[in-house]
Amino acid sequence: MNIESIELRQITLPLVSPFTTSFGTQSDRPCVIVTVRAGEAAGYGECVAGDGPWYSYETVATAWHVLEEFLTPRLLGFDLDDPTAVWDLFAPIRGHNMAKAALEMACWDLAAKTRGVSLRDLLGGARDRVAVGVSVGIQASPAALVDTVRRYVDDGYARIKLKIAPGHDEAYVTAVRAAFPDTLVQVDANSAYTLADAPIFQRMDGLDLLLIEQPLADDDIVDHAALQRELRTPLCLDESIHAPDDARHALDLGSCRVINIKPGRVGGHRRSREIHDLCRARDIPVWCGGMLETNIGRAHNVALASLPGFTLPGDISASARYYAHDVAGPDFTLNSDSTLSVPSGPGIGVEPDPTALEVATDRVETFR
Ligand code: OSB
Ligand code: MG
Repeated sequence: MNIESIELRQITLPLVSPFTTSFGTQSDRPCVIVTVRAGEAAGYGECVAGDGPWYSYETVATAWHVLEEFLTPRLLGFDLDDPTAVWDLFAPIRGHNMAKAALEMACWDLAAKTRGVSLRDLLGGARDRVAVGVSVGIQASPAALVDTVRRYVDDGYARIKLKIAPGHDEAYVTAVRAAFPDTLVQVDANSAYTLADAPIFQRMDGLDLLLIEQPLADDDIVDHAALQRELRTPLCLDESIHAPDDARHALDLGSCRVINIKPGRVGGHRRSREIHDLCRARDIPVWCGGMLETNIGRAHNVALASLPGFTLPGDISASARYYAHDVAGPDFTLNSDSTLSVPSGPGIGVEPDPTALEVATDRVETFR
């Protein structure tokens, strides 16, 4: 089965509410949806690079450039028998994992569909529901944060992640902990601190947090190891982990005790699974992060999170937490046990909505 055509489609989708992190506030989500076709079958992927180089150096524009000039030409005509071979095909191109992941993941969807199996089964998933939480952006005051968290707890989310940044940390997290003594709470700093801020984390060490995500620099694992030695609360790395070797180095150094796996950040499903396997062999819990995906990226994340080592709730909330009108469906809804159901149909189990896609499209090109 040869890849006959590849469509790149840049879209912008308005978020139901603005999302504020230590990088800034975002009200809509730009991304590139990719479609790979062989015969009658189509596989879908989503490039999670954002509008600017804040979370990662990759942006929608760099991803489009790398997809168009370097990745698409290699994949066209490729005989997609084994989706794990796509990563090897892209090996000559350095970095740009988000661009690579979009196509690699689309190939996994296509391969699953041509075999007539779900992506979960092709990846080796072990469950039909995955535990999820919600990632809550920085709010104007601790009281406003407590109100926002209450809405999500009332919706049924059993795990809350709070975005933090200097000046928006201790008082905010303490207020949420006091209001919700039984809820699983974790925090994510998106690299906003340095080792000099260790006392802030020592003071939050008594708040019974599930984990502290990426407190220090995006390219650091040495200072994280120093900070982890000072804390009881597990550190979790997000931005610092781009490859299975990064995970191995961080675990050998003691830089974290938990890893957030985002397939976009690490280059797709094959490498996500490799990091999962490495962590599982060492009894290190992993969970699936999120990048405010549409239902296409969310379906990929849900399938990945069904692997057995994903033992902590993922940042994979119900569709309605993100978008009023998604570009694909059906929507994911929250089950009463704070899980999402893993689709069992062929491939990722969601289909693009052509009308919604058209409305959201900024730019589209097809390569043959
Ligand atoms: O650091 O996990 C992060 C969103 C965009 C960029 C980085 C991050 C996030 C989130 C959102 O926390 C998680 C989600 O998709 O619900
Ligand atoms: Mg994060």
